[in-house]
Amino acid sequence: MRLWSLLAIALTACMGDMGMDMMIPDVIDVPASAGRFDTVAAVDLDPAPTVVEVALTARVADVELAPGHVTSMWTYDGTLPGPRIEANVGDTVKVRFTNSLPEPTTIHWHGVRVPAAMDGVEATQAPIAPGATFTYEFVVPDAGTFWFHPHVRSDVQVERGLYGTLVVRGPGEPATTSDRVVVLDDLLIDDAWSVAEPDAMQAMVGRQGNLILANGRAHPIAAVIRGGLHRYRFVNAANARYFRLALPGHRLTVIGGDGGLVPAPREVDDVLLVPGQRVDLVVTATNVAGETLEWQSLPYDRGHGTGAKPAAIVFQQQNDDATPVTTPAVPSSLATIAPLPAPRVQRELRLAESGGHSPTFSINGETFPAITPLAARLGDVEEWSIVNTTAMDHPFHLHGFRFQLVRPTADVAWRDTINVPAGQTVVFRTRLEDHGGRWMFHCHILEHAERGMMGELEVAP
Ligand SMILES: [Cu+2]
Repeated sequence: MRLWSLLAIALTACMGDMGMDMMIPDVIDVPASAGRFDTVAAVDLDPAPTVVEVALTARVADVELAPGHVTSMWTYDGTLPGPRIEANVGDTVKVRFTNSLPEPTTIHWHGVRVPAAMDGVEATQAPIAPGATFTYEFVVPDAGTFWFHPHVRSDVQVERGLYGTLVVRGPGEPATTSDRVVVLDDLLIDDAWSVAEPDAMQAMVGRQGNLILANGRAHPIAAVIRGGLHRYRFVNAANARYFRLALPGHRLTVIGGDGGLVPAPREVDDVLLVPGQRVDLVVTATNVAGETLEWQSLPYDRGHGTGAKPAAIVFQQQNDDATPVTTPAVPSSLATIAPLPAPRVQRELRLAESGGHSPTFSINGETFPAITPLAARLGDVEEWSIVNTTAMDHPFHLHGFRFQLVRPTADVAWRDTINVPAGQTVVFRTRLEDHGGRWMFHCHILEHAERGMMGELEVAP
């Protein structure tokens, strides 16, 4: 055990909740560096225009997180993030997956409305053993920015680097100067830049790291075209860190969320992105040649003293010095989404925690895997009230189905992950459409999910 952990345990033992604050380490300041910024595109092996076939291997690989700092990670195809799979709405996606890791794994397609057998959870799929293969195959019904990651020991496997993205394009995508994916993460590393071993004490607030990564690198530089309208599809792949994104001095325009484009663009100063969520933003680059700007994550209090940390740099945006381009306009209308009708079923799910040296978490008093699946019927509209009885926020994620917020604000934009603030209640509606079977829902702070804040929904056809 490292000195840092011993110190934290000692403090926690004698200071109670005050000690919890000590579990949030300071972020390491890394100088900006040039090099690859964008994620690596997956190669489509099938010439048919509506089939995207990808070979994917999970394996251990050395990754240069910053110049001169190489870390052994668990990766998809040796890159961090894993490959970016690109498809159009209605395409068939086939992923021939090989597990070359030292332990079993699966792939969960976060936000994609796949058949239950393709969802990569243990209720529907035995974990893929080391050396074994499995082909995931499904149609992608919705446009949006999705991501994939293991659903076995996810707190450990995702932390070590197993995540990649799936971008599905539909008709009516707005014209932009660039369109890129930015996967956000943080790692807890030691002095040698190795990923620190999991520590039970960190489970309570979720493992928050000391190294912030954008597309697998610490403080990289995103080159942008002067005057251009730049689209960023942000994904929060961190175990527990909430990113409150801002580009100081700039307004951000939100054009999409978890489930594709929102009805109309919305200007904000900053945007909160909780683990599992995605947000699509456009930003106009200024006219200043060579100008550099820092994307930051502003302080946010998700409970237990997490708000005390200063803003952290996420990546740098740098204008080129060529002649500025003409900035495309942002359309005033982006998507038409009908609100879901009144529900046939209403449910209440109460999130709870019990502290101590081995914290456990529950939903309606049950701690996964000792749970009773909720019984539901295919085609029904349901309204769920997620009641957070705890002193910290929890990002709630539903598999298989997308939902619309009812409270605290009514919003038709499709989501699959929503922050439920400490002591508050969030209400959403979902239609249990297309795919019967057994589906999971859970907190997306992965230490909480793996310690019981997880349940199942059995949707009968
Ligand atoms: Cu949680």
